[in-house]
Amino acid sequence: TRTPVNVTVTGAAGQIGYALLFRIASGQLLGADVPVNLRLLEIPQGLKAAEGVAMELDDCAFPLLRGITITDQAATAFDGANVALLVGARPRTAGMERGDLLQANGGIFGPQGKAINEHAADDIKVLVVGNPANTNALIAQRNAPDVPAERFTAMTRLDHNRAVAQLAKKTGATVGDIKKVTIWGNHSATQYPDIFHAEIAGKNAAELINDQAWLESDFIPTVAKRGAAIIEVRGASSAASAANAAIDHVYTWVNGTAEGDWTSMGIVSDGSYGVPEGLISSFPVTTKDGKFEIVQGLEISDFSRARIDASVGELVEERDAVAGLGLI
Ligand code: NAX
Repeated sequence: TRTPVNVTVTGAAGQIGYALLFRIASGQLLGADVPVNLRLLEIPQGLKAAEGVAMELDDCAFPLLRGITITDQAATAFDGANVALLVGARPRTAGMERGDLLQANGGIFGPQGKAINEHAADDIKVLVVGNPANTNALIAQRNAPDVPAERFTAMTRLDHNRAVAQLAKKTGATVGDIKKVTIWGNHSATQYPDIFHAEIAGKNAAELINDQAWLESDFIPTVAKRGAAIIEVRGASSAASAANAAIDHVYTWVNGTAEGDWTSMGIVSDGSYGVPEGLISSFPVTTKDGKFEIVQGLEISDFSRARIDASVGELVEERDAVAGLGLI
């Protein structure tokens, strides 16, 4: 029998946590044969609600769930952690400037990065979901100097999945027929969902659709602003789809991308495609045996270049801002 994998989830009492924990405990994060211990990190005000979630987890009698720890101490939550899903973050509230937002999140992701550095298992894999996800991941990564930088990732899989769904809608294809979509840059409205290398049932997506107006004024803004559209219609931000994307991200990282396909992940740049080294930016990646590689050699048109540069420029500004605040 396998030793349980320790999975830490921060913001466990929030709405993404509620949609996420049951799927982790049922085996969808790591595989149907992998037992898990859950470590739930919350702020003190969130502990009671986290206890309630833990009661419901008990009531599911998940065969793979071997233990639940609930704590407001990062050192306890990350002790021996193999996988960490950093979901809890400080949301932007009315009147808050970007500097305030970054400062508040630095106060969360700096200490969590340090706790991961000191207490996590050697094979720790980190996914940052809490916004601003890329820069929060950068803060955590820079505060964990003993952990290989590639273990810190930010979630753009929800954007990736949204792009796949929009392509399926537009063409009538099934989502399973759609491959090689890329999200470049920041998980924000500047992100660039790229269909120029995507395939629909083996045919190039951009050539098949052949509709530049749709691409520019429909597809790209629909994907990039989907989060706001969900809030408007649902009255609350994306939760189940975000949890689903977090499951997909880690499952793909651990278990590999399918032959002939790739995924999108926010990862530390090695300078590929002109993205400054060290930034956490979304790239097309393939994964195998728990490691990922950036897909190399893609031709980038002027249209794509301008959009990638704009989103990466925003990441540079965010990095400079957190550096200016002494957070990295
Ligand atoms: P909620 O406000 O429902 O839950 C957040 C939870 O985090 C709360 O229970 C809060 O007590 C807890 N928390 C706050 N600070 C904490 C800390 N220092 N340590 C531990 N827990 C802490 O938000 P929810 O809807 O669950 O969203 C969570 C985060 O995901 C937000 O930052 C949100 O912006 C972000 N998202 C990111 C997405 C992505 O694609 N990367 C998409 C969905 C979502 O918008």
